[in-house]
Amino acid sequence: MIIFYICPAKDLNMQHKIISLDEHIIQSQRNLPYATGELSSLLRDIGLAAKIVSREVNKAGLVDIAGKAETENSSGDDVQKLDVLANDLLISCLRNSGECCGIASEEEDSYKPIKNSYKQAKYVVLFDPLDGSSNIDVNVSIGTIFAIYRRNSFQGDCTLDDFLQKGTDQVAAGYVLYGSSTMLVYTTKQGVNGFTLDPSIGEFCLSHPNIQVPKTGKVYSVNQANYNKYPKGSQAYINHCMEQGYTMRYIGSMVADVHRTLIKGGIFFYPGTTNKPNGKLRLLYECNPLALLVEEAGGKASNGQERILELSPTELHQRTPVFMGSEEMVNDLERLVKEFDA
Ligand code: P6P
Repeated sequence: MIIFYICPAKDLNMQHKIISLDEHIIQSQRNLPYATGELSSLLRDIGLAAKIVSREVNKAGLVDIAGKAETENSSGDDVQKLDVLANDLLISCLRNSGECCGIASEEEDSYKPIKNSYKQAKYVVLFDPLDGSSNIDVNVSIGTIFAIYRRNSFQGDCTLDDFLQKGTDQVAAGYVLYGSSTMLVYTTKQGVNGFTLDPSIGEFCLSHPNIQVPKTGKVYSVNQANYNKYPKGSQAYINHCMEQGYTMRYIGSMVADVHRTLIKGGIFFYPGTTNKPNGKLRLLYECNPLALLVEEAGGKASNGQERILELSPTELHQRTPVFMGSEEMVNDLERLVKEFDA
């Protein structure tokens, strides 16, 4: 859909075209001659789910959906009421889309096959429905992260192997950032584009075309409180950042920290620690989708030694150390990891 924004009378000659998310998805599909429209339909359904979650997140302070749900997820993390709501909304939208044959979520112990009575859907979707949700109660930005793969299995219900694919095999990935405004940023491996939700028309509108990560930056983003638990290489890199006079910015919501890194440059990292050698962040539905976006935008994403997207998953909820952002900064980090941690 192409929307013509009619300016106030004083700027009558200032009509300019707004490209909606749906229009952009359709235009991107036209660049793929073999495209059948199924992925486009799936992306539009995710965009719908994002609008609904955004509506619920933005009223969290007003109605009793903030706070803990008095349960724990598969990782033993406290589940927030909005986590459950966002998870259920995404599953419902994906179930109704008809283009998804299975989902895996941070909030679900195992994957869930989705049966379509009328067709053999070819995509599986992995997502973190509401990342950083512990920040909801203090009104700090939170996010939804999603990754889309083609199923490997040929017929019947999807299998675990459909989800345990390398990040390089993602066909699309993105996130929704519920911040001062709600943004959806996605890639189908044709670059990275950002859309801002205009609540007055209920549309995500192209606001950040062709996002490019600056090759270097002066912002590092890490939970420095864990410094003494980090490997020597990560400690050496933090010391390097301080010696260089870089700024430290850490929101504690991965989507918000990575979004800032995408736009302004810098490096976001969550290393392994003495008590959690694989770190805290999940490979399949946090690190892989965000790594694809960072690489598509010209940045770099690594576990300190290897490309995140090349890691071979063995478990649905497995964790990985992660360092992502400006290419030159990740290169500096990898040099110090090689020198101190090899
Ligand atoms: P820490 C939020 O809980 C999250 O999963 C990510 O969004 C964020 O980057 C990280 O954990 C923050 O973890 O240990 O620094 O509080």
